[in-house]
Amino acid sequence: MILPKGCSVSRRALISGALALSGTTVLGGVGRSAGEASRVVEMDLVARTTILDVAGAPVELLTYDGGFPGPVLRARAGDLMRLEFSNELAEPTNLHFHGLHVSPGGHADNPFVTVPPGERFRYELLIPTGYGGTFWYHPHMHHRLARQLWRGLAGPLLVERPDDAVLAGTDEHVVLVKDLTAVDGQPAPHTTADWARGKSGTVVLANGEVRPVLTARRSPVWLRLINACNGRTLLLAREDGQPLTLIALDGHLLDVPRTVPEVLVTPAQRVELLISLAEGEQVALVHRPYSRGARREPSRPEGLLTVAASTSLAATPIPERLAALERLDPAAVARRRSFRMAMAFMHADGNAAQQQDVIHARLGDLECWEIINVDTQDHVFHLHTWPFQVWRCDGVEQNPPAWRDTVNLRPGERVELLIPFRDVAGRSLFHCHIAEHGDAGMMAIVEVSGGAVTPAARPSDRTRPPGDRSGLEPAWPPGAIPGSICGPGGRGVG
Ligand SMILES: [Cu+2]
Repeated sequence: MILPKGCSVSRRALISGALALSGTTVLGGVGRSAGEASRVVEMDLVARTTILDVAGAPVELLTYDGGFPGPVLRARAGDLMRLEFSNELAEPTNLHFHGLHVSPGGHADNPFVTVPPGERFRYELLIPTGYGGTFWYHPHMHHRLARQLWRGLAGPLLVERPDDAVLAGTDEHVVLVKDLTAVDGQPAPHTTADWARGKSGTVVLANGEVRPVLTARRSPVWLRLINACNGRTLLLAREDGQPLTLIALDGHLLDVPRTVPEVLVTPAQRVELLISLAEGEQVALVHRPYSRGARREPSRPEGLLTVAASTSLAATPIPERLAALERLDPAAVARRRSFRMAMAFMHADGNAAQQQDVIHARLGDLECWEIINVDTQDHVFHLHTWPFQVWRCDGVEQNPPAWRDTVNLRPGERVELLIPFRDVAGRSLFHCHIAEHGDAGMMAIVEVSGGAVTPAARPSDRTRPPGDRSGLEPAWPPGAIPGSICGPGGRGVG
């Protein structure tokens, strides 16, 4: 994280609550005291304009607490996060806690809140027990999201998962990736083409730096990587061509570590990797050329960061198992809907999400949403509040299942998502997370109400024996509901 010279971080992070133990009050992070059932974690966050050195030149950015990226906010499953947010920008803004499964209403993860310039807002996020992961926070003011995110507003949010115990002994590094082009000391203004294609920067920064070296004293390195770019998709790989060990997607641990040659990380997605190191060894990560239809970038593999082992290294093996993974049952789907994603050109000051039809879902229901990209460029589907599993992609069942909150669709691609609306009600958003597309109208509202809370499956119910395909072809209720998250007009295309 880059901080301006002479700047002190004013953020306050306090823990209180009936069960809080002495000695857990800390500055700049959250203490970990075993055995606490629930805590209140208090923190401050200030949005303000700050001039920072980026890639060797001063740039006037929008920052949280003066940093680029913003500070790492930490909490734990079951915590009440109380965040006092101050807007010292010259324009209205707000906060969204991307991927967090908490209420979208009131003072929680409410994207309809406006915090005017000079005003404060207290966010209160009650994090479910047994739930955590790698998330991030950024503004979500409609028609301002793309420009505020582009100009710097983003930071990591980590919620300690109960299953994180399997990663004890690893060397944790949090990396937020953001690209930028600066012109005359300012982030380059959006062009007409940017609104159609999604804006990319010429410099790709990891924690605000060009190709930083992260020093590790333990092996493996646990890399928690967040793509906070507006439009750039990262195709991550090791420079030496060795495979990656993938352990989590969008903050959710996989069942076991997966070995993959490369991994695609769209805007807003997160991946977590384990990188084993020998003493003194260095491993460089690159992002490879990837065409998302609108752009192909980079033109050749480019370095992103290097992890470097110190000369004395404590090593632990990579765990064989990570987490018990619930498999959602397609036979239990109560309602199926279909959406198409497309982007005809439109300026950001066009259609408002609030003018589109609201999708109504019932609390307690498992729904299947079919999303089809009918465009000639990638779109990035994101649903707030309710994590989902990608059941099928172009009709092919995805194995093993993985929880996601953001999924990429190539041109012509069709995914079927299983979404359990089982325990959080309220009104929230789904949209394309190419930020310019969301602002331009690829955004809609879903409201979950009525019904009743239904519990998650017990861990013993969570795995289907290999080869068991029973119940995988559900009898859909008649009349699939058409919907749309399309651009101009934004409706009736489903
Ligand atoms: Cu899009």
